[in-house]
Amino acid sequence: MNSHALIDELKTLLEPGKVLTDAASLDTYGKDWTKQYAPAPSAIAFPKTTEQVQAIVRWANQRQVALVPSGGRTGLSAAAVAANGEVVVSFDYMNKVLDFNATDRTVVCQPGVITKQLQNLAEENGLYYPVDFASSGSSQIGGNIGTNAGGIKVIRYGMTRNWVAGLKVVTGQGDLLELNKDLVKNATGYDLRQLFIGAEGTLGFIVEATMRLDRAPKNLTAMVLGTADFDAIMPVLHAFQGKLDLTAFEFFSDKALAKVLGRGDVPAPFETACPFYALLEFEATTDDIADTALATFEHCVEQGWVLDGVMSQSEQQLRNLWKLREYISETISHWVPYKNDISVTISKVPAFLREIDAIVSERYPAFDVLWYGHIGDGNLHLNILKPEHMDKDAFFAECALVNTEVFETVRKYNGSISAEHGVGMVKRDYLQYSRSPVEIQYMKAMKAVFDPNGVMNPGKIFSI
Ligand code: 2HG
Ligand code: ZN
Repeated sequence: MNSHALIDELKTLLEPGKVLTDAASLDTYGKDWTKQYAPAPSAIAFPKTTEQVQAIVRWANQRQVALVPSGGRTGLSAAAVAANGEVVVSFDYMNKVLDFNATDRTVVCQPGVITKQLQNLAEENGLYYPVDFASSGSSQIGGNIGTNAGGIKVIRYGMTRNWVAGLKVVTGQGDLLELNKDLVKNATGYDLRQLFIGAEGTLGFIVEATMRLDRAPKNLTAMVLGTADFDAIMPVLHAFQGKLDLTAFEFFSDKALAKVLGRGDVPAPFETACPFYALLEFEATTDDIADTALATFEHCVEQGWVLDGVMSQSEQQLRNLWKLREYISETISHWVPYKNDISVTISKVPAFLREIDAIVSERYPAFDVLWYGHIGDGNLHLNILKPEHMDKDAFFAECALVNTEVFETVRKYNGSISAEHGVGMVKRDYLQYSRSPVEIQYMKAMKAVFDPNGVMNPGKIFSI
């Protein structure tokens, strides 16, 4: 069957107008926020129901057509990139909130619900959806679950996995599975729900998710502290963790801060220039808590760890301090950064970061190297910026050479080559630095069970 006939057949499975093949749609829906791969899908399908998703998957099996799931396309690992003539399955029209249960504190979402929509719904009901990141205004719940998204509140609330009460998925065989039925307690054997979280659509597609909500935090207050050097950041974390329940502990380097301040729309936190900054957040529910935070700050100054600091006094100041951290990724995207999203256990962070920093400063003396990330949970974002006049391919090729050394160090520290962005295509060829050969064999065997014909997002996580 030729490709035109295949697309005509696909059109019969969906409502009229819900398969697009025009150049602009192929370009838009064929890519995510990564810039390494040219989008080249053959069509974009927009199912509106679970039955239509099942029909697409069964047709793909019958016709040996590769499918790529597509949410808000904000991913950073090319897990939702269609670069090889695949059919993209977009969940843009499966974007309804189906139910809210105040007693269970759960929301039933279709996969195309935007993260911010869920956060707003929670807030309107006096509750809180705590998984948060800069792309929450466009990322979709299905994509968050597919990559087990993390973000800025993991230190307190954990990753997306912690908030998934139940899932409905269409497997690679076209079967509909209802997983965990939103139960809090369920000891009936394998929890297949967990397998689909972080599977990047390689086992099946999520068609419904029940998300848990938490109580709303009270009087969130942020501090930005300038530290004397990198080594001071972890003692500062320990000092504050010993005294307060932190909802966030982030860090960024002076170079990362300079890029954000260069935009001209975010005020500097204070005048003292420092090599590194920590941003921490807590619920200042009583004056005592605010006093404890200030006393801990003074202790850190006395120890010589902290050079200057500021504490938010209003919602507006809280938002402005967060912008210093949250705007980094978007701001530096103009420099075509080479990204790393690595993690180790918290106790290993200082030694690990020193070792990685030594590698990159020796190997990239001419490049701008930016550090930032969720250091309170051991997740570091290492971004290397492309010099303005350097060719993009040459730049990425040079960065790839050093990757092996960086990932060897990740392996040495028992860390992860992807803390929260996923493997996708970007890190596919490095999976063995985080997972043993035997483990990868088991993972592939599971893929074969759920997706025997290899039609579900092939080439992501591993090259099958
Ligand atoms: C963040 O923490 C995001 O800002 C993006 O995970 C990280 O730009 C990056 O590398
Ligand atoms: Zn991050």
